[in-house]
Amino acid sequence: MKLRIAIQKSGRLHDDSIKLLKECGIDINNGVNKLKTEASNFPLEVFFLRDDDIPQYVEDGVADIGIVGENVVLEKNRPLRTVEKLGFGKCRLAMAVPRSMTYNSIQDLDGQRIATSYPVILGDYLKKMNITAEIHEISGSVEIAPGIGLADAICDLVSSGSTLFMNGLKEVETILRSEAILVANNSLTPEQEQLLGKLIFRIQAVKKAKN
Ligand code: PRT
Ligand code: ZN
Repeated sequence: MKLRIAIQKSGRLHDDSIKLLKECGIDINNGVNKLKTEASNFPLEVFFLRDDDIPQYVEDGVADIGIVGENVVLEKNRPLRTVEKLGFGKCRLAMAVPRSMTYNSIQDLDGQRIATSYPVILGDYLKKMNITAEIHEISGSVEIAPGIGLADAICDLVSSGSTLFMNGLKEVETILRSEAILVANNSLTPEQEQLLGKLIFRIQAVKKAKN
């Protein structure tokens, strides 16, 4: 019996996910271009996937647990359990407009076009704020949309803010604060729950040691 964990294959969460497992005393040999690997000293199998696919794989039970940004989990809207916040991959999903635009409140975006890779979260937010806007879903380089006349505003992930700055944009609203989280399938076997409990115990010890 093994616990199967899905982590990002490459990208912003990959290194910190591997590091966390190592700090938990779990030895995995992380071969490049591998689809999966096994820990040598813990009953854990590691799958390397695109972050966008992780919620679905965990929901379907192809993996039992996964490490992914809260932003992705909320956008995919899957019935998963959040078992632990992991303290890395911190960012915010924010609304940004051209620096030259006079912005007073979210009302200023009523009837405007907003480009984003997060149409679900943005749609919910606009509904909550009673704003009708046209959502343009684009999968990458959202920050260039206003400059090329595709949108009046964007809703995108921000960490340092330098990408917005370089594209002549200013941040005007925070929609969501996010970090990497450990998610789990809702119907694990008792043995899997026990292994997950062990892993969570180690993660909490690692987090405590850092505080
Ligand atoms: O290939 P795969 O699909 O797995 O990866 P990806 O390209 O979709 O995701 P990746 O690796 O870019 O990000 C993975 C996760 O890291 C995200 O889902 C977030 O949870 C988290 N994260 C943390 C970030 C950022 N910070 C971040 N700054 N994800 C993206 N960005 C991008 C942002 O979209 C913008 O383009 O970085 C740019 C802004 O950065 P600053 O520092 O200039 O503000
Ligand atoms: Zn992705």
